[in-house]
Amino acid sequence: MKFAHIADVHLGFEQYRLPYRAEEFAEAFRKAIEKAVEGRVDFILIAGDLFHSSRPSPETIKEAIEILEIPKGRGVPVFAIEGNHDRTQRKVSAYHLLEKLGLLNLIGLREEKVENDYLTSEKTKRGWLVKGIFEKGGKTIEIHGMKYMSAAWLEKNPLKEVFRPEGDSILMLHQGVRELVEEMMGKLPESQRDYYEIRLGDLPKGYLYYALGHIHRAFLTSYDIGKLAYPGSLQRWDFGDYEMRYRWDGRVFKPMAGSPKGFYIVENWEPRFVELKVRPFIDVNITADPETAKRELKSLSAKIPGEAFVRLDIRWDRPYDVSGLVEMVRARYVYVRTRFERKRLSGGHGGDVPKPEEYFLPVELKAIELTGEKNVESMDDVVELFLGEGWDKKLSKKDGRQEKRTSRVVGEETKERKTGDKNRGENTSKKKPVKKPGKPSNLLSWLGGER
Ligand SMILES: [Mn+2]
Repeated sequence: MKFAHIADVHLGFEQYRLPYRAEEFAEAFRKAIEKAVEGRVDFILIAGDLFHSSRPSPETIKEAIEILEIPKGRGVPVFAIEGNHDRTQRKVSAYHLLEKLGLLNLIGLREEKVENDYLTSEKTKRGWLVKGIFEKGGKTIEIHGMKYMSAAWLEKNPLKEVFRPEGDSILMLHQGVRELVEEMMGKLPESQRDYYEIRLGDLPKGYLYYALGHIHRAFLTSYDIGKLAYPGSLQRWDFGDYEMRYRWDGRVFKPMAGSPKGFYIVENWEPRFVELKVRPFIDVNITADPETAKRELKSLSAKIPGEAFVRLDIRWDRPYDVSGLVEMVRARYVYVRTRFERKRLSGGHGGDVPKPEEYFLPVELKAIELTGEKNVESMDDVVELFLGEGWDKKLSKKDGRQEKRTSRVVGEETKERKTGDKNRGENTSKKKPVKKPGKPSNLLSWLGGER
C-alpha cells in the first residue's frame, strides 16, 4: 500500500500580488501530482488548503480540474479535506464541485449520506461522518478526517469523541497542534492562539498515519503507534520559509539552510519526503553601517541565484538610504524590511524593551486591557471608552505621545520593489488622525473612515 500526502497547495495565490506566483503554485501542484502518479501510489491525500481562497476564480478552478484529471486518468483516487483558507460556511465549496466531477472524494462531517466506491458514511449526532475507504489485495484502509475547525468547536467536540480508528486507518486534519508548532517555531506565548487549535494529546490514538495540513513547514514525528506528518506548503510561503538565510554576524554572513519544500510518499506506513524544486527565497539579515552593508552585499550577491526572491532585512538605529543596497542584489524580486533597533545597553543580551506606557495613551492601554483577554463581553466598555463622555480629557498627555509614536512608525515594515509592477506600497505607517465623533449619527463614518 502506497499513498501520497500533499497539503497547503494554495492554488490561486498571487503572492506579493504577482500573478506569475499563482502559476508557480499551480506548477508545484502539477509536479507533486505527477511525481505521485509516477511513483505508483494507490491513492492521494490532500490535507486542506488546495485553494488559497474559498472562492477560487474560474481560472484557478480550471487549473485544479486539469491537474486532478491526471490521477483520475490513472484510476488513482484523491481524498481531500477543506482547510481554513478554502472551507466555506455555505453548503457547497469548490471541493464539492471537484467531487461532482469525480476528481476527488471529500472526507468529513456532511449533511447527506454519501456511499460510493471510495466513500462510506456513518450516522453520528453531529451529522454524517463521511470516511474514505480504499481496498487492495483483500486489505481495507479507512481514511477519517474533516475540514479545519475552530478551537471553540474543537473544545465542544473533542476529536476523540468524533474519531475512532477502525483497523488500518489514517486521520487527516487541517489543524495546528500546539506542541508541534512550538517544536518548529519555539515556545509560543499564551496570546498566540492563532497558530494552533489543539494539543497533541487531543489527537485520538490508534491511527497508523496522521496526515496533517495547515503548518507550512515540513515536519515528521511519531504519535502513539503511528506516524504524524505535515508536508508543508508546496511553494515557499514567505521569507520566514526561506531556502537560505544569511545573517550578518558583524564580520561575515553566516549561511543557514531552511527547510525543503515538497510532500510525502508513504509506503507500508513509512513516509519519505519528496522534494520539489521551487523558486528560492533568500533572507538576508543585516545590521551594519551603510558602507559595510553595501560592500558585503555585493560579494554575497554572487551566491544568490538570479531567479531568487530576496528579502533584505535591515536593522538600523539610524535610517539611511537603502536604494544603493537594493542595487547590489541581482534577483527577480527584492523586498526590503527595515526595523528600528535601539543600541543595546552595555553588557550582553536583551536590549532595552520599551514599556507599553511609552507607546500608548492611558485610554488606549485601557482598551488593550479590555480586549486583550478575549473578553468579548467587555466590548461595550471599549465602545464606551472611545465614544463616551470626556474625550478631550482622555486624549491628554498629547505631547508626550506625539514623540513616542515616531519610534513606533519607524519600526514598521516598509516595502520596496525592484522588479515587477509599479510600486503600490501604500505607506501603512501613516496613521489616520483620531476623530472624535460629534453626534452618535457620526459613529459609522468615524468607524469606517470618511468617504
Ligand atoms: Mn495553508
